[in-house]
Amino acid sequence: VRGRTVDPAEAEEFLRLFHAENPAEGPVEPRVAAVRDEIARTGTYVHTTAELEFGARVAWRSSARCIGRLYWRSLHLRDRRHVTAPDEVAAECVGHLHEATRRGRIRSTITVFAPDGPSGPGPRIWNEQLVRYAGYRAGGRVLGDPRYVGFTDNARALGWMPPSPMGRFDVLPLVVSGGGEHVAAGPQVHEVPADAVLEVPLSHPDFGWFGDLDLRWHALPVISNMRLDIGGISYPAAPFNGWYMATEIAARNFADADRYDLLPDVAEAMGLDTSSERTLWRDRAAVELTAAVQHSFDEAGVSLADHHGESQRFLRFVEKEEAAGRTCPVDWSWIVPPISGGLTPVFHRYYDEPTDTGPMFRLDEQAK
Ligand code: HEM
Ligand code: NRG
Repeated sequence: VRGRTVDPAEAEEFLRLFHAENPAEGPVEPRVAAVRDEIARTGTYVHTTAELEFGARVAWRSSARCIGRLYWRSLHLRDRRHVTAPDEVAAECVGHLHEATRRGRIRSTITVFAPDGPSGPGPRIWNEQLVRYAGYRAGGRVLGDPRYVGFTDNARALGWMPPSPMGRFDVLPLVVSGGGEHVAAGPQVHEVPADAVLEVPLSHPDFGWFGDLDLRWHALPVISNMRLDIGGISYPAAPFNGWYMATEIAARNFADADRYDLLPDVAEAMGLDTSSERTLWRDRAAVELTAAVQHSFDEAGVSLADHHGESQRFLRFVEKEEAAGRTCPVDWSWIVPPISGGLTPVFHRYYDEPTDTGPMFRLDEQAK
């Protein structure tokens, strides 16, 4: 457990970055002295709201695997550092869903809960994202999302009751451990109310039969299992969202053989020859699935990126970072989209290696 004290050098490095990039905040020296004193007295220090907002934005700016970073300055902060009780964490997560979704006009948002401190850990959210679909083992097959079979079992062991009948798109409950005085109580399960989860039913612009596949996906991707580290302070619960890129849903969640594995169904409905990989039936089905996701989100008025537009914006981001004199860490294998990689400009170049310093989102070992 991180019942540790803050390293003053890490705090100082962050404060110097904050003041260098935000001259209107005044000279850094008085703040450095005050924070050194606070750490010496208490083992930790408290970020100002402006420091926390900047730290979260820089953590996004530094996320080597994220193609959506051009608008990193627009991240909206919900400062909930006073919240440690599991039922309040769950309620604030539901509040995050409402505030960020805005009926489809999605706003990039982060909710920051209490940090780890010398007196104990902050709260934790065990879900990988706030909205995920259950997976149920049924005979040799899985109903729903196979990736969440284990999480679904754990939630049931903690008392969660799946809907009856069980379906392919049942929203999982939140599983939350409290922080501070609530640590000992263990994880709690909280249902996510249906009105907090905007979903898009899928149809295809040309294939009338597509709607009969009865597919849907949730509008908001809210990663909730990455800790936010800023200037020596570690926030274990800091769920954040932007919006989806269509390929994440169509070419991975629906296409991967260990996820919904829908390419054979789509290809068959398209009347493609699936007798050999060489007919490229998989490729053609993946493109049409992506077209369906884009069409459906557009019809529903829900924010969604496409891999061509987002790739262009990403290269603008890389150029701006270089112009600002900063290195721009990029993980090529995550940035290149899962279909048509070479048709996007992000494919055709080299980038700076990912680094391990500065404000950052990171996965805990046990959460991987
Ligand atoms: C990863 C797009 C906003 C932080 C990704 C990925 C995509 C993406 C396509 C790769 C995901 C995968 O392959 O599974 C976008 C778009 C956004 C956006 C279109 C629209 C605004 C944000 C925001 C944050 C963020 C607001 C944080 C404040 C990250 C991080 C990862 C990531 C940390 C890596 C996740 C991991 O390691 O599993 N993003 N993103 N993104 N994004 Fe973004
Ligand atoms: N591929 C995952 C989501 C990962 C993050 N993607 C974003 N993040 N767009 C999936 O659920 O398919 N974001 O913060 O917008």
